[in-house]
Formats: sequence, C-alpha cells, structure tokens
Amino acid sequence: MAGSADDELDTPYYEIPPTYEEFLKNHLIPNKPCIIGPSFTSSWKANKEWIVANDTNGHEGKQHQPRYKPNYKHLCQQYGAAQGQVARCNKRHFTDQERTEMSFADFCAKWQEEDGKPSLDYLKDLHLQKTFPDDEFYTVPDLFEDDWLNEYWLQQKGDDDYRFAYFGGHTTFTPLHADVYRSYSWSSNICGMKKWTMFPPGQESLYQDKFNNAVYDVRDVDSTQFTKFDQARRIVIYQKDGETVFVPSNWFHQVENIGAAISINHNWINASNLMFTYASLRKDWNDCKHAIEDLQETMAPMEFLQECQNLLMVHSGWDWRIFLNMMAHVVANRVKQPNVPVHQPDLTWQVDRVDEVLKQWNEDEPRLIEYFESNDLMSVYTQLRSNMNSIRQK
Ligand SMILES: O=C(O)CCC(=O)C(=O)O
Ligand SMILES: [Fe+2]
Repeated sequence: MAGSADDELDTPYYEIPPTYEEFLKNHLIPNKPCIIGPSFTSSWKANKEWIVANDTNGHEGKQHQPRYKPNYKHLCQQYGAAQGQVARCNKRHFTDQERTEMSFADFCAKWQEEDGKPSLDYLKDLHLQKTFPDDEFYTVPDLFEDDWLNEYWLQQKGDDDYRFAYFGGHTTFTPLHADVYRSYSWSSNICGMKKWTMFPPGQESLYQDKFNNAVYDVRDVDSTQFTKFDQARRIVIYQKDGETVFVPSNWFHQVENIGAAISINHNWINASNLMFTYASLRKDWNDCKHAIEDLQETMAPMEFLQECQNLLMVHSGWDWRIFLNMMAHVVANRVKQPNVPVHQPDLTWQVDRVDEVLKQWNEDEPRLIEYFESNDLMSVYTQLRSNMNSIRQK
C-alpha cells in the first residue's frame, strides 16, 4: 500500500549523498526525513580541528559510543569570546528550559571538567558563524543551499540569522518541539551522538492537549494529561559522529545527546515548505486576534489589524511584513540572479508555490491589500507580482 504508516517510518540512510534531484523529490517536497553519512561533511574544518578520538577503553561493545569527543582546548582558545545561552536541562521554563547568558569560555571550562559524564548544561542556538564571519569552520552543503530564510536575513545587514552551533554534555537534551516558523532544519553532528525522536505531522492531538500544550519530554509523559500519547507513530534515529539529519517541516522532535556532543545546524525555508511557514504564521495570527478580540469593537478595522500585527511580532518574533519582504526579496534576487543557489527547483515551479501562498493569504485575510496599502507594503507586493510575471515569461 502506497504511503502506509510503515513506509513513512522507514528513514533512508545515504552513505553517498543523494543528488539534489533525488533530495528534492524524495525529501523536500514530500517532507520526509533522511540521514546522510559522514562523507557529506568530512571536508569541514570543524570535523578536523574541533574533535579528538574518544577513549573507548572500557566501553567496548557498548552500543552507543561516540567515536569522537570535543577538542576542548582548541575550541576554548578559538571561540572563548562568543556569548550564548546555556540551557539548564533539569529546569523547565514553560515549553522550554531555563537559560542563562554565558561566555563560551565559561561554558567550556565546565564542559571539559565533565568530559562526557552526565551533565545539565547545554549551550544552544549559538550564532557562531555570525560571531566569527571569517572563520570557515563549515560550508553549507549544496543540498541545503536554497535557503530563503538566511538569504533574506543575511542581506538585512546581519540583523539575525538561523545558523547555529550546539555544544552539550552527555544526557543534555532539547524538549519536544516543532521548529520556528515550521521551517526545515538540517543538523550535522561533529562529535557525540544524538537520539532523535520524531513524529510525522497529522497526529498532533496525541501529543498536544486541548490548550495546545505539547508533551515536554517524551521519556516522562503524564498519561492523565496525554491519554493517547502511546499511540503516536514515531521514528527513532541514533545520529552518529559526522552524520547529518534532515528534519522536515512541522515534524515534532526531541533530541537527546549521548556523550559530549557538538552539532551545526540551520533552519531554512524555501518554495517547498513556504506554505507550512504561512500556515504557522496564520495560526499565530489567529491566536493573537483571539487574545485581543474584546478590543475589536472599539477600533477601526485597520487599527485592529495593526494591533494584532504588533502582538504577532512580540509573540512570534515575525510578522506579515517580514514574511512578504522575504518572498519579495528572494524572488527579486532570482530575477537579478546574483549568487543564486546552484541547486534549486525550476523557477516557474517556485513562483507557482509563492502564488499559492498569496492566494491563500488573500482568501484568509480579505483586507490584505488594504493592509499592505496602509503599511507602505504595496510597492513591495507589486514588485513581487511583477517579478513573478517576468520569471513566468522567460
Ligand atoms: O540538537 C538539538 O539539541 C536540537 C536540534 C533541533 O531541534 C533541530 O535541529 O531542529
Ligand atoms: Fe528543532
């Protein structure tokens, strides 16, 4: 039976990386995960200089034994000055973990002391490439180059980016979540292992309660709150040193580190998952609207829309303005063709995806054009439409 539950839970492993066409057809478009073997990233400096062989004495035969561990001294010397947020893995803070700001040097000292023993400290979402722009410790693999999110933000004078490094001790973890704006992510392990538990979309009601609170830790689920959690279909992946995992859009996942672990990852959006991002913003938007619906009667329609928009920015860190600008910016780049990704889908196909999103947006928000007009966005929108037409006519 095509597309049966069992097929879905079978994750392909590519010892030799797939071609872009295979990756697009079998993973990006159908939104399915895969694992790619170490040859994919073996040329990275991070895979040479950041790690040393792990002492396996006494661990022979152990099933999940990382082959490498961090080169603490080198990392601390190179990146000690970076500042990041360290999650305390035993302290829950709403849907995430409590975090404290720390220098990499301070984090590294403790990390080295623990050296592979159980730990609570996890340095996450570190913008390492942004902090050290001239340090080419990795390059984005060509399969992941078509990345509208980072393309847009990096041209906004480096305001923000979605390029991260993760450094954690043994047993540190990331609670169950779906990624920001329902983007894709790719995660390459430099050392240590990661146990991923991933849930294909469409079964959220099994791990979210009626208030939309999700399960926090799949190892410790309150069965009176989440009565059907055991029925949720899931994939468990043990990602070894050097391997890369592609995490599709909208898949909830939890990650547990085995041994001292380092990974590099990006969140990314492109034409293939644009509708997921739109849907996630739309959902956040509806939540914001709902939260202040009492005010609706006291305001002019455009004023209310603006107020929801302000709340969306606070709540999601994004808003409709950014979403429109991202699409407009990337489509304009494709017309001008500066540094376009080597691998990307057919341009007309991409424009069709943008068109679908714009149609859906118009349907969901009847005052959309009025909103663009009153927010100086009409010229952005018109330019986007005109660039889409010129791509179609080529
Ligand atoms: O490695 C981790 O702890 C979390 C990574 C993650 O959630 C992701 O790449 O989407
Ligand atoms: Fe994630």
